[in-house]
Amino acid sequence: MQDFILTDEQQDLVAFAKDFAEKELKPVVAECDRKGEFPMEVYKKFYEAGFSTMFVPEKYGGTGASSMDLVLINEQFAKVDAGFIVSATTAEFGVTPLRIAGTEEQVAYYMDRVMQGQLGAFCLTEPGAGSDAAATRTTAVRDGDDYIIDGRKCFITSGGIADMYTVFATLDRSKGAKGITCFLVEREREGVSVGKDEDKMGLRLSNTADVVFDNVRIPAKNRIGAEGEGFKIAMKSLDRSRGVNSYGCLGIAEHAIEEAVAYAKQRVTFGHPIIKNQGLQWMLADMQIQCTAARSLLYRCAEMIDKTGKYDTELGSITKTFVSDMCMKVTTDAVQILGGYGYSREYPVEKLMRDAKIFQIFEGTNQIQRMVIGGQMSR
Ligand code: COS
Repeated sequence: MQDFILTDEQQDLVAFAKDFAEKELKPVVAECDRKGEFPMEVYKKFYEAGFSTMFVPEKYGGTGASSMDLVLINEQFAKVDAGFIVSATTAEFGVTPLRIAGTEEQVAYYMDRVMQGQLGAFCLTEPGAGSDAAATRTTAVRDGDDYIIDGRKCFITSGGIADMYTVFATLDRSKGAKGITCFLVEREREGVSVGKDEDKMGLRLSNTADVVFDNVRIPAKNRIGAEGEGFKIAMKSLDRSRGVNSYGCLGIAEHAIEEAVAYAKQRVTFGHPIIKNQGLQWMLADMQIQCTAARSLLYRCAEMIDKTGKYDTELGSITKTFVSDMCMKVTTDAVQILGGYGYSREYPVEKLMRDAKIFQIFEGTNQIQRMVIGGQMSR
């Protein structure tokens, strides 16, 4: 089904990404899923092929790809493995605070490091500050021309493999959200270390780790935006990422539908392929309806960012919630269609169901998204 008009250039990008993902990523997926490992060798080729620097504007040496182009490319990778692409693109997520509040010099510095193949990571979550992001305990203390950062971040995507962290820390806990400030902290700074790697249920190719800041001294020029502005920078960053980062769910769901259709065509019961059963066709039709609607919402989010340069709070949360709920439902139904084989690790759909779950949790749980949407509606 062709349901979106892509330019010739976009069709070429999709074909390029699909071909690369099939050739380079697919062969390592099963083993890395078993081990819970980010395939660094594939990432190196991904960088050499120019994928990791596509988001970098041309003036810094990148391709300057649009949000729409990036969604199309990432969707193709997510069809092969969502965990890999979620981790491989965290430099783009990590730069969002800089895009919102960084100086030209800070952005150029970050982009230069990305052009050398380095990864970034967005460090907001802490053991006691997940949904309640304003409860941040990581501290920042001003000391002359420096700040000293102290604390522990957890569940950080690419935390163990990133070279630069955008870190949210509080200058004054009594001020709540208004005490939080954003900083750029390089991995090589003394006192930065990586804590435990999460052994996750799904998205196992993505690296997820604790990042520890033990009295890390950074120059004041690494502060992103003004003191106390950090919480709003974090929320605005999430407004953007919640929408466009849903490409992971789209790729997973498309893969699950393909597997379910292929299986239903060849599995014979009571003398005919099970796809001939109306009950099963209706399940497949519902999966396709939901996935197609989700795709339209996600592409709309990306187009809106490209056309206006703005990130919409409500649209971001609506997209994140709808696309991830769709993905969970579609992958669960795919397991159902494959029956016992769906539950077996010999077939790919159980992995897709495991991979889907986290999208209802990270970047703000879907319960938090409903709070955000309701909050916007009641303003
Ligand atoms: N854009 C700009 N400003 C925003 C904003 C947004 N999207 N959302 C909130 N703010 C502002 C508010 O306007 C308020 O500013 P003022 O005090 O000047 O009026 C300030 O930020 C505090 O907002 P609020 O009182 O709504 O904050 P809460 O502590 O109640 O938290 C939620 C709001 C729950 C929405 C927030 O904590 C959240 O998103 N939590 C989930 C975190 C998350 O997604 N974590 C995943 C990490 S990345 S994998």
